Amino acid sequence: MRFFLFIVPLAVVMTLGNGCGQSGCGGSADNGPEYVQHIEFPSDATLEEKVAMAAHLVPSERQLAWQRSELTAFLHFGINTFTDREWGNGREDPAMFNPEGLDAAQWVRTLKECGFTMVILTAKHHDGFCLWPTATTSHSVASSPWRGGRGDVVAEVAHACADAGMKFGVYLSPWDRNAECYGDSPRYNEFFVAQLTELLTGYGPIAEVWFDGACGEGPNGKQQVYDWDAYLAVIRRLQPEAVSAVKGEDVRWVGNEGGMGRETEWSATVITPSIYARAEENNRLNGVEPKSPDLGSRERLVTARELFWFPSEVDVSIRPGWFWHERENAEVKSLERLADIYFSSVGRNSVLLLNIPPDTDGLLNEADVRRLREFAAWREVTFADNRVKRGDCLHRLKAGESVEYRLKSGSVIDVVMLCEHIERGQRIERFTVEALTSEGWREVAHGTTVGNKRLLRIEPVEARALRVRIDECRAEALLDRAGAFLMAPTAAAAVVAPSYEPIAAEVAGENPVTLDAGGIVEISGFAYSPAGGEFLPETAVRYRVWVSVDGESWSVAAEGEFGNIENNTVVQVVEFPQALQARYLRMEGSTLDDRTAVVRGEELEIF
Ligand code: FUL
Repeated sequence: MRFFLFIVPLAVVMTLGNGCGQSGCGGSADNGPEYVQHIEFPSDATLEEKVAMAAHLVPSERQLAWQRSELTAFLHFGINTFTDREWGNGREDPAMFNPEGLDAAQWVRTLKECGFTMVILTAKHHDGFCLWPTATTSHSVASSPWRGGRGDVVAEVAHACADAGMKFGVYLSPWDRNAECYGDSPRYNEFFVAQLTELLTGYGPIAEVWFDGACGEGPNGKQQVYDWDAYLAVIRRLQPEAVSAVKGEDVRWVGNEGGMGRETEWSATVITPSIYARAEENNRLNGVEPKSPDLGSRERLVTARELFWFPSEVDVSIRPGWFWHERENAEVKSLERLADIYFSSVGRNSVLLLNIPPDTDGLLNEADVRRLREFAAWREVTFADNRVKRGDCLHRLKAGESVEYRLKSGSVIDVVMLCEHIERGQRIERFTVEALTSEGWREVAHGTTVGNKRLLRIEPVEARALRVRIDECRAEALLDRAGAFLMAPTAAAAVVAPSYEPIAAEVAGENPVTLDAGGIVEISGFAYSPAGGEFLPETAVRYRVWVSVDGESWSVAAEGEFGNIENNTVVQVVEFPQALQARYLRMEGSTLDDRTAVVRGEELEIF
């Protein structure tokens, strides 16, 4: 029992009741040493010892509250809303910001009605424009015509949340393309701490602080080095209940922006939060990075020196982009797609952070609101009638043991829900679900991790009972709740037509690729869709596009970057400032690491 020596000082020992207050439920959870949020394994620990300790890694209180919240709304709003871009360059004129009809109460009320419990606002995106009248820079709402320069979007959203009983969080981009001190690391770190301090002191309780990882060079040509320790210390001092997300230590980015949680999703992970100085070394040793498919299995524990409670958050936008663009009003994700995302995020032990960007009027757009309401109604109908009788009893199960749940009579189900008692850690490694049908028991699902919630879609089946078998687990599995449901229908996804009219063109040449419209036409812009929707090392992140009337003399029509294409490989639509008369269009691209990108004819369209 060597591991008793390594209990962290915060360790707590709890005794549990049976979780449902009814006699006959499975009994109490075991007592044992618990490690809050972090374990350091003894250097000579065997795999069995590590597994035993891993079973007792538990979330901190703030993490547990956050995991229980399940559904958070992201609000991307700022100068990009008005420039119609995804990433600004920091040189935007604040005069463009004027959301005359801004009504934060409409945002928050709608989101609350649609089942969200928290709202995270982009107080500052990479362009550096601040949505509050900060004392740190004039590049803010104070320099805009909105509310006569006396407005404060952060305050309006914070108040609307307080009125509605919703939690409030802030996204503050460390990457700042406007700040003159960016790249002068100590100065910028001070500037950033000052901004963070304003946000964490002036707006009431903050439940989540979201730092994205983008980093660039400042005007002095130097790469900014962020002082994560200092930023984290500010959060801990000023808002101890706030979780720090992504570039933080409480909440982990799931690894994509497409709404996909892992099939095997551990909250107890070997990945070291990247803000810690030792992260690179540890993560190399364990062969993991944020996108790795497995972050916590026994195989991963073999090399691990530490283990972190670091649960996943799935951030995804309801539209192709993060900011509102009129042309995307017809591309709001279908209900079917949102339902899929729900199953692959909330249903895979993650919190869903769904982005709904307010429009240039300062309102949640009708197109998004309609879909949000459909999504909420679909969840309500689907999960209203749990067919499992007494599904909220806590059951303790050893590997190989099963629990049987009776179903209400006449049950036809196609969704099974399992919840682990994560207050005591995440322990289930493999499970099987069987249904008792008129032909006897038959397997309907199996899986690996469960965590806070696991939702399994199965073929519809009429059944009298469900049997859940724990095939493999750490210590004892603590199954908290079980459910079985019949999914409400989702209309088939509408096929969304692009919001531009492509012009037929022949492809000539390779890298650079040329499109030939066959005659002189009016070209308003071009669209670039990375092949297979996948971001590859040769994908273009920056472009230069020329047009020509005769194929001999060329002029540059546009150049720029495809903001955020690395994480969000949606079609990139670039409109020229004015339509041009030309026959040919040629594009050259460069990659993330500044090499020549490979651009193929089928990836380009002109319109
Ligand atoms: C990314 C950013 O670059 C995007 O613009 C967006 O804010 C997303 C949530 O995080 O890394």
